[in-house]
Amino acid sequence: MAFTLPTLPYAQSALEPHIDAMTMEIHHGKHHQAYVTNANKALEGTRWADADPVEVIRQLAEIPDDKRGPVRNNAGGHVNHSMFWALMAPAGAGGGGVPGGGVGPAITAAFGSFDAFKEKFAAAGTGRFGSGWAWLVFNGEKLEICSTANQDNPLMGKGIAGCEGSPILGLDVWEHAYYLKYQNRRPDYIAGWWNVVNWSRVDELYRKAGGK
Ligand code: MN3
Repeated sequence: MAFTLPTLPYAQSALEPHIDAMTMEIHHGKHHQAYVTNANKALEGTRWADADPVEVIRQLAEIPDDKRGPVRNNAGGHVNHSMFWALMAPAGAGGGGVPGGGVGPAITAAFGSFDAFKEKFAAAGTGRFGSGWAWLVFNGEKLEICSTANQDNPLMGKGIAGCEGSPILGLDVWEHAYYLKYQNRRPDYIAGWWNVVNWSRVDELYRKAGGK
């Protein structure tokens, strides 16, 4: 089956005031939908047409040359956004607070403290010139922070994305993610976003990636 747009796990207005309903409506319904549509178009007639999108971006090097660019951008966009929606929850109702489970202590061990982690992660997001993502990845041994351009994902590998590992937290820093509410103030968007991070989901991804 071709890729489809996942339903948001909450109402479009559920992340307000940190992320406004209009941004969610356009970001999910228009931008993410366009990645889905264009990924399907690029993969039509190939052996990846019915594949798991995560497997598609892991195998990007095997995609024919004439399709690799559109697949990188659009299957990448589909995977990144599908992950992103589930990594958020309404503030105070699953979103925000401090990480617990296994990932909380792992963050403290890797970065010194939760605040030090947040500072370093925010710097990765604000420091990404143009469009891209900030990531927290588990490399099998420890947690690392990195950022990628455009719709690249660490699962594409270091040679393509510039960083690697299993992403367990990702932040969209494209202007389309924040411009309506925050205009050019990306640091304010990131500061607000911490209030809606779904740490249970981060912990779930950490454990799936082999973290303890
Ligand atoms: Mn986006």
